Amino acid sequence: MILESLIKKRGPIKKIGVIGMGYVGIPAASLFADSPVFERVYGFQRDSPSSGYKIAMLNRGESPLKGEEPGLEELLKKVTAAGKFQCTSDFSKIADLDAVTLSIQTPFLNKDDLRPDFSALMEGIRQVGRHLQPGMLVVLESTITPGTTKGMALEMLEQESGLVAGKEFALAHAPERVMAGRLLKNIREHDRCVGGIDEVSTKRATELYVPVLTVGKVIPMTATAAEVTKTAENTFRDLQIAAINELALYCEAMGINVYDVRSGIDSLRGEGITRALLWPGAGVGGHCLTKDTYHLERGVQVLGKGSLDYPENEPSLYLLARRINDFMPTHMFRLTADALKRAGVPLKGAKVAVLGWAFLANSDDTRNTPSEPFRNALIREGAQVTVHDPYVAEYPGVPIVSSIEKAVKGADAIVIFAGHHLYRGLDAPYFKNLSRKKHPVIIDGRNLINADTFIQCGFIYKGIGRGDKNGHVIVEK
Ligand code: SAJ
Repeated sequence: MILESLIKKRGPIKKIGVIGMGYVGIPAASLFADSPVFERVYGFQRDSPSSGYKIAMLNRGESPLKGEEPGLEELLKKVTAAGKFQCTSDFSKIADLDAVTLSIQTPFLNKDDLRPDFSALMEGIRQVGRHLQPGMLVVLESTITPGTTKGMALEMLEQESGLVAGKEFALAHAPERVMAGRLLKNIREHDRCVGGIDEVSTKRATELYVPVLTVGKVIPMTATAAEVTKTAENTFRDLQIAAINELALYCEAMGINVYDVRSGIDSLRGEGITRALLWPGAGVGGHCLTKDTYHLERGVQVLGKGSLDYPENEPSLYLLARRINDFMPTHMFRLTADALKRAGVPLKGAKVAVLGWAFLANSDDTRNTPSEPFRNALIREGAQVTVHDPYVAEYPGVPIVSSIEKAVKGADAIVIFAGHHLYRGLDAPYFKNLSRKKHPVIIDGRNLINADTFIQCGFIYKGIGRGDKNGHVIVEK
């Protein structure tokens, strides 16, 4: 009863804080601020050397996210001009708020022993705990190991604040479901799983999200169910990608085109038949699919300790899927090495142009990009690698050229790694001229080019899943 009356006394949520000004926090804070239901939103950002610059940018109504984010810049300008949104590093302002959300990265320290790196999240939780007031709501939006909300987070908040969760403050998990390139759309239109540590917390957290949902609706559940829902939905996506990647490898080995097979399978419809076929490719990157499987695995290890019934000595299907998707950059390396061998070009000293450094098509997001292990493998063999990406200006330790001509000029091999629009339908004769090679190599990791036009131009072509072309006769020009 205590929490309910504290919340009643506090009244409707009016002032909100969002901790973590990144791909999740910035659009979330802008949408909260744009809602007439809420009066004021603070975006909290540590004034650190690496990311302190965001504070001034955001307060000028500018987005620090470089990729294409439809509507975000305009919305930021609107809510800062209206004085409804302010970014600050003064965490003491949390004490004046009704609700605080945390959108902080939760990478893994070590995948083998499934140890997550919660250091940044814990720092954020500590900041909230220090300024937490009775009747406030705390929501974790980051993807977390099942059991974290009712475990580590609850304990730390109680320790720092001296308040009791579920009695003196509300606590919930409402996992983000955003994708670079459509951040605002995803928050407005995807259903939102909202899992409180108790019903009062779920109800209070629902009050926070309903005003920003235009198409989506709130799906209430427990905190642990929300944690499993989020980690499992990414694990399943990773599994679906691994399934089609494995099929692509099989098709290469059998000399057939995986895309013919894919559209064949996809043609089976009706009677409730769904074929959630995704796309094979050069690898799986990003901050989500590359780690959420490990969060789920750790969750069942901790929460399911001693009660999981599973086939003896059989590996987790999900962890196997991770290994298959992590293998794809190695496969791209082997395709490149084989093709260069066909061209009579040794790997040592070979000039290789990598097209695409971002992990996702048409975005600047380079987190866990699959292009990196590929480039490292080539450099280990003594190849000279040039990287091009229209969206990524810089990356620590990797020079990125902005002109595709500069990257491809004199190249022995051109390797397409990201599905950027710019790389769709590359002009074969033009790139042949740029390479100035008799038989330049082209490796298509995202099925973006027409294999025949390149082969007819004298290229040595290889593509993921293209067993029908990978052994083609070399056309003498
Ligand atoms: N990929 C493929 N084949 C596909 C789809 C993707 O190889 O058919 C690759 C992409 O190239 C990329 C990686 O997988 O390297 C991840 O791509 P993604 O489209 O899954 O992008 P994410 O990781 O930003 O988004 C996922 C989404 N999760 C689900 O759809 C279940 C998104 O909804 C989540 O919000 C996001 O993770 C997250 O933040 O968790």
